[in-house]
Amino acid sequence: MMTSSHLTIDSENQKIKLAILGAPGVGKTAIVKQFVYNEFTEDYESTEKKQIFLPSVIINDHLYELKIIDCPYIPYFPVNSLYEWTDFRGFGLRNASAYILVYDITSEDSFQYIKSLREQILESRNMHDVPMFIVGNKHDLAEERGISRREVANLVKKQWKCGYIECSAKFNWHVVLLFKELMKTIDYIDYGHKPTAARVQDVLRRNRCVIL
Ligand SMILES: Nc1nc2c(ncn2[C@@H]2O[C@H](COP(=O)(O)OP(=O)(O)OP(=O)(O)O)[C@@H](O)[C@H]2O)c(=O)[nH]1
Ligand SMILES: [Mg+2]
Repeated sequence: MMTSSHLTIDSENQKIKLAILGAPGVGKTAIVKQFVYNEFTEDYESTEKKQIFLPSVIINDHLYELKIIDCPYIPYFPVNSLYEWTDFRGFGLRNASAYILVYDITSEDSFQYIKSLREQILESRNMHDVPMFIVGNKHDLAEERGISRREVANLVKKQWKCGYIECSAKFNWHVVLLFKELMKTIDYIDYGHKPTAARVQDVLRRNRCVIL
């Protein structure tokens, strides 16, 4: 997978809206900035307004234009459009194509936060074909871990049926992997059960096929 701004592989580029959510200070902005710009700062500057990042990624020869929404802290997920309009911070989150819920592995509270956020998301929209990834950030501080990795991974993978990845935005460890895994899931949803243009071409060449 690589990032690019000018490559076109498939004629219909897919636009994917990714919402990244989590308690304050868990490293949401750090993860996105590391992914998009390869930058990291130790200084903590809380995100006050929603930030949009627009990288493009290629996975399995498919080009995706991402719109990553780095959201300021929201006390609750906007469960309907009224909430969405009354608290603008959460605007546009209900129709995201995928969710990344980040917690800080040294803070149990930050895990409790994404636990309730997840429930609110499930209550407020149809999540069919909408992947949700759980991310434990600050892996470099694993000695200060707040809850056991096995416990979290079990809950997340077996019960929630979500992807689980630990990363360190500080050391750019597993940050690309996180987006790669997520995009693989999205790509599978988009193309896994449907033939791609290339595969269709292939079939047409091999079998003298009549297009009606
Ligand atoms: N040690 C360590 N520190 C990190 C890591 N990721 C982020 N930080 C630090 O944690 C602090 C918060 O990071 P942010 O990316 O601003 O957190 P955020 O989730 O965007 O916070 P809000 O915008 O307030 O919701 C900053 O001081 C970062 O330098 C990491 O992987 N390891
Ligand atoms: Mg932020």
